[in-house]
Amino acid sequence: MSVYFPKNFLWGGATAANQYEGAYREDGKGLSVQDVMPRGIMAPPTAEPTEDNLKLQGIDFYHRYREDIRLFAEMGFRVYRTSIAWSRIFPNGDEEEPNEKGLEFYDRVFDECLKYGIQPMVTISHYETPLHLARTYDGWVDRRMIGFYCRYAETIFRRYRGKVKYWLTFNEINSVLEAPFMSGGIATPKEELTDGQLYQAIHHELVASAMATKIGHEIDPENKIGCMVLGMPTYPLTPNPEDVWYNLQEDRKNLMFSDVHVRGYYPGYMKRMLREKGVEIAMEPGDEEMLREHTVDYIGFSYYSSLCQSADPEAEAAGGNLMGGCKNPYLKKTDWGWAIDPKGLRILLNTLYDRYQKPLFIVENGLGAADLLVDSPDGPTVEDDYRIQYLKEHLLEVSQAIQDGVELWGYTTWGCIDLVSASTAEMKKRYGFIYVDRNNDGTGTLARYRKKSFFWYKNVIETNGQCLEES
Ligand code: BGP
Repeated sequence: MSVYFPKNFLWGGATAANQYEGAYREDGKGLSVQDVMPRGIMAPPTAEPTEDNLKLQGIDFYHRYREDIRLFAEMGFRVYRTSIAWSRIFPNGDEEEPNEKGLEFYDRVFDECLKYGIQPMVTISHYETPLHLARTYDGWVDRRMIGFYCRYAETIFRRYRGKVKYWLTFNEINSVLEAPFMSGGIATPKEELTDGQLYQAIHHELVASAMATKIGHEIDPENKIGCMVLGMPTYPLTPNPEDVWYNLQEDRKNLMFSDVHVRGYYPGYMKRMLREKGVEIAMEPGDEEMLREHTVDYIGFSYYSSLCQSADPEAEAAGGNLMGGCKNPYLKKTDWGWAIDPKGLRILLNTLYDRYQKPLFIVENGLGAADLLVDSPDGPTVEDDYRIQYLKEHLLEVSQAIQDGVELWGYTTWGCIDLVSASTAEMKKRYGFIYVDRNNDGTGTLARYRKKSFFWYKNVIETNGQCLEES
């Protein structure tokens, strides 16, 4: 397969504050929804933070960021995606004034990246809504969230002007459909949440995203502000037109988020769906103009897996973290049950580019696996050939998509350093090029070790992907 990546392609890695910073109460940080989710998305939140919650300490990036960023630089990262923990900046979320100590921390992190020529990319809200906003306002169900979020966004746009150019407004904004508490800070249990509340919350997020885009562009016209969606191409299980139509409808449940962000209005199919659900969105004057006039500069998305859809309710379920769907008989699965589909990434890239003709950015992709630390003459390491294989197969498809004409700005692998998983809240599911000595029971020294994939990715970046052709 011929390999091509543009000269300025942004190679890097991605993380999120709540999954690796730790220091959950340090320097004035407030609690976030993650601090009461010790079991991930499957279990209800606890009343208070509990000791078994691995995220409270994470991998202690808060104190080890220098060492970690040095390792990213050693791999040659050109971009580094992380998120700002909203509750470090506004501990409760509804204060008037930000917490200076929290702001200083990210100054240090971004300065450290820039020292090595690494561009920071920031997710403004990555599954870490301040807990107070969830418990007092029911998160995004309440329109006042728009004001709280925009105050926070404006604060960080101003503070990091000139340091951060790439921004994402909400991580996997479509995941609120499946995980309202983690994604939307919505405290009402999912089973009790009405469609009216859910779609009203989505409307608030969409308006807030457009408003943040406006604010970010006003503060610095150089800012590149994108949406971020959970990318999950769906295939009809059979050529039965019933399945094909069903598949289109299911796909649209996700596509509507990027449609609004890119095109600036609710598509007709979305209005019909809302009508049929009996939902009338409460819009305020100016909402539609805001959506229309402040569309995104690029589309960021995560990609792990694809799904099949069938109109037959008996079809075998797919597994995976958030989305439903049914099993694809042609694909193998990871140890955590996620179907592995490199071609799906090429399909998704082409589909999104055909639909929008907007630049794309793959901001998450990777293999979660249980790694085994072994001794080597150079010290402890992991022989993670399976991860190299996974990433290589995906990158080859990415390169094909670029040659298909897709405008792609960059690629950041998920969890470039091992961190706590979002769906299952465990350490054992590792994605990193860097192994972190921490276990599911909380034991471990937190020491960092380079895996075999560390050297492989370094070579990929150094050769701008050309080594993929030879290997
Ligand atoms: C995405 C999230 C990330 C990340 C990733 C891997 O949905 O944006 O936060 O964790 O999935 O999922 P997991 O950690 O559950 O393996």
